[in-house]
Amino acid sequence: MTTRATERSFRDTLFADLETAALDLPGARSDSLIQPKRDEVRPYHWRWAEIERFFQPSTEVLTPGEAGAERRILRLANPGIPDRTVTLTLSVSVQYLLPGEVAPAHRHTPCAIRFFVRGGAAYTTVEGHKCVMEPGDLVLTPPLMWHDHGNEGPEPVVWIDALDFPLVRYLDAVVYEHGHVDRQAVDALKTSDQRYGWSGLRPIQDEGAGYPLLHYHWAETHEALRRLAEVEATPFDDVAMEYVNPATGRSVFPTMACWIQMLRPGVRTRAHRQTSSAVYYVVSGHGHSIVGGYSVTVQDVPALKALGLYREEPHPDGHQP
Ligand code: GTQ
Repeated sequence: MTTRATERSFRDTLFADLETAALDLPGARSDSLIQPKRDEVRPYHWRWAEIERFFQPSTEVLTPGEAGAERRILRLANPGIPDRTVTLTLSVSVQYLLPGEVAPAHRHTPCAIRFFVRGGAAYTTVEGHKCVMEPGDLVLTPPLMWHDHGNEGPEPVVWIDALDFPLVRYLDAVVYEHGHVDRQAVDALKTSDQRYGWSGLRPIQDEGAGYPLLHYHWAETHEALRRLAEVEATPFDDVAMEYVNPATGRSVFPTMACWIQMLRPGVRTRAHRQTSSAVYYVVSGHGHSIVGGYSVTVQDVPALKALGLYREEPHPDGHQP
């Protein structure tokens, strides 16, 4: 008894002393040496109707550009993540702007994509390039590029935002700067459309550099997918294409990839799993999962591949029960 009590108090004293010295001796506790993460990202389905009913009430409590509220966004908050993001690497929100409203200029190291859902005459200006967004368009906001948004039409506008900020925050690399103006000056000639227009051609000076293409239009995206569907499909994802940086041929960002995907009517894809996370937005169509529809995804695949952490495997039975 005496020995055990002495032992216990020796241990207690040792661990108290270690704590004071800001040291740990994990092998002496029952914890494993490499601990699993504490957050538990859950698979979760946010229904559009549930999101949509909060648009109007959100206008009652905040106005972008007033009282430090720079954006009016409804953020998908995964029930397993105390920091209220959709995964541990990605943040996805729905941004809502009333006619005449402006989301003032700012810039940050986390990068963002916008996938435009509905409304007319909304824009995102990225470093002076004004991108007028139509439903289905994808617009990039690369790291540290100034960006502001506005609604110049008569209807409210809605789009999806996806950012890599949970990952950037984890790496302790967040830099955030407010602009001096609400709206940036627009350089009418310097548009992404003017330089690219998605022809498959790249200005020769853009080789391997920067983020030259900022705006991917739905008309071309839809047409590319439709044409591919006539000739090819894949067993796990059916007809899917990745948005790429034409100067590098790589994913739109080093941390985030975007895909546009079509599941043809009646198709049942095979099951697989990856070490990466993804968020799907259903653009159109309906079904058990999605049958005969389009969806867009954002994924952290490029970050995992760059770090050598990407793994993928098929479900052993082909389909889930
Ligand atoms: O529109 O710039 O969903 O800065 C989160 C942070 C959107 C934006 C978000 C942002 C923005």
